[in-house]
Amino acid sequence: MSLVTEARRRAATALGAVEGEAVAARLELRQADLAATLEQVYGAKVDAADLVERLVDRVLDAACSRPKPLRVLDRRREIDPSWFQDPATIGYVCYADRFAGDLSGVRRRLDYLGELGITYLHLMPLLRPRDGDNDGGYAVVDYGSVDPRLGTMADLVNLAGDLHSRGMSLCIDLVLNHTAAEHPWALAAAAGDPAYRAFYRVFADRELPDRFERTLPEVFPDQAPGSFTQVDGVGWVWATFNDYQWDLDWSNPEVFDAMLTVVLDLANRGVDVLRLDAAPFLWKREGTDSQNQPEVHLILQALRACCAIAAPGVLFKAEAIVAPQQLTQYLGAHDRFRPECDLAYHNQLMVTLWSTLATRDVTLARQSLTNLRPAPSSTAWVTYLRCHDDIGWAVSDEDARAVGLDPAAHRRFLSDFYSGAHPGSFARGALFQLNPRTGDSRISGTAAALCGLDAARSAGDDEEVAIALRRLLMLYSVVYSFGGIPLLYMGDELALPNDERRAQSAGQAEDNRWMHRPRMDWAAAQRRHEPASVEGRAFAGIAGMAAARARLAVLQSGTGPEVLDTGDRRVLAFARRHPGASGLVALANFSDDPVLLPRETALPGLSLEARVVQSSESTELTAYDVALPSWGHAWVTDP
Ligand code: OTU
Repeated sequence: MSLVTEARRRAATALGAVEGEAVAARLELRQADLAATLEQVYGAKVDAADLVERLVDRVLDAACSRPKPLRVLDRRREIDPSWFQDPATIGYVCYADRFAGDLSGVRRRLDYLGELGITYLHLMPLLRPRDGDNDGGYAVVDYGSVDPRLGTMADLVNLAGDLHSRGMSLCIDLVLNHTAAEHPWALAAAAGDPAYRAFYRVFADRELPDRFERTLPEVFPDQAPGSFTQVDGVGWVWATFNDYQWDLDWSNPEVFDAMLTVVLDLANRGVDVLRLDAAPFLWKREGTDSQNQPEVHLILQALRACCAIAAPGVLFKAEAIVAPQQLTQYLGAHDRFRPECDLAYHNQLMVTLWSTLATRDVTLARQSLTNLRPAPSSTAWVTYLRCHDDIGWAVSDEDARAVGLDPAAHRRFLSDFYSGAHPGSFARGALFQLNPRTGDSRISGTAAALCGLDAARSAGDDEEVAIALRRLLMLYSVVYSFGGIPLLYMGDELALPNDERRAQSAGQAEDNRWMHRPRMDWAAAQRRHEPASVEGRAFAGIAGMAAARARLAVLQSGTGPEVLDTGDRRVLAFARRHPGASGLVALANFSDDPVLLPRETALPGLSLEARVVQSSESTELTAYDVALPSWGHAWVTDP
């Protein structure tokens, strides 16, 4: 019996003829891709046809046991596959404990998210981590259970249900690249079980590690130098990140199978989006930086195919904070399009926004945003300004040189500027992982602190406070209008300052990323109702953008923005077009001066009827010009 016939029979028995046929059709559509990718990755080690059969069996189990409410959602989403591209989709990113204590606390705070127009909730790592330091949850010991401090798997299922009943979706982290050193697989490997030893990359001596390290960059040169860790009685274990995070060996098909099981299980619990942590690192190759290898993409495509058969409403989001030339491939943009991840972080936009805020010159931003390969039409970027990680200066050397900048000097300038060391800098961040060997470093700090708010508040300078808030909202105005799903990082809606009280638990003192992972300040949140307060101004600004965005069909994802040249180096401008909607032009002033731009150059393609639909205060559109205050922004659209 063919796989498809068998699938039809099994699914029809479990789910009825109509759904049985749907499962069979999905398998039929994906089968060739699945077989081809698995053959390329694992064909040399195992019989790929056997592997396909085994994995499809697992996929069918998941399809047949998928809870009915989730199958109803699947049906909707298959009818409207662009559901996540809707302009009303806006994300919020937070730690469940820092935001609301635990998962039940989050369920009680959904109205707050409603005020911000949030429809997509990304909760930071919540699966059971190791005890002690756990890299913010990125060292998991059990993918099948929730961190007991946050609740239970039942709480997660209930939260997903609550979100779905409000038309919202849930995103959680899935750490694919490594497990905690205390995960049962790792413990079995350490105890000498050969099957589990083969789940990791273990070396008897330094020979191969030394050879690999010649070309491997260090991710945490400061807190976890090198990419291998020596374990007594075991040998040298590949650990790209911290010593207690052991990289899985994805060249072993058993690892693929085990992680597929995890993916399918989380999908059936009601998770809508899986953020695939550290995706670029899955495949290692001597003589390279062991990131973005072709096999990484094949593995993601194979996982995608399997998940789409069992749970077609579930999305993958690539966490690939990589160079621009490597980025769009995670959305399936190869020589030919291949379904891979549906979403990917637009780290180029994030980095160029901060770079431009420091230089007050949009030339580099225009260069790198224009050069980036556009997202395939069935996918979307997630656009963001801040996340829980540091900001690494992923400006490509080519882009920097093309606009006359020395790449290394520019990156050094950015770290100096945002750590506050540069004379006249308004930012109050901190250097993260300074690498004395290369001089590279990254930056920690909340968005508000990096925009100058912390400095302005401690100086008691109201004028500077207003300017810092304009910077923050101007940056968010780009994130909310560029195209893709905008992510609001918890606390930015209240312009929360750096957390000076971090360092209370293991690992947090040494890792200054915790300065921008504050606990939600609910007293500050209460002040969102006071229009003159800092929180009130920030909140109204962000909520206003959300409301405007939801009404603008032109902000549907799936087409890229066109970056414009207004002839003024201080203003970032881009046009968005959509066949079924009026065009929109977004303008953002990255300078200390007010600017006045003639309509013809600032608003190409818009008519005289065009109107400002969202802007900073004192933005003005006349019959001839657009006037933006310093650090101001405007969205202009035809009626
Ligand atoms: C991710 O980041 C997480 O976002 C971090 O919080 C974790 O510490 C880390 O993985 C390990 O799980 O290099 O500096 O291209 O940029 O995976 C952070 C992807 C990181 C990497 C990313 C990684």
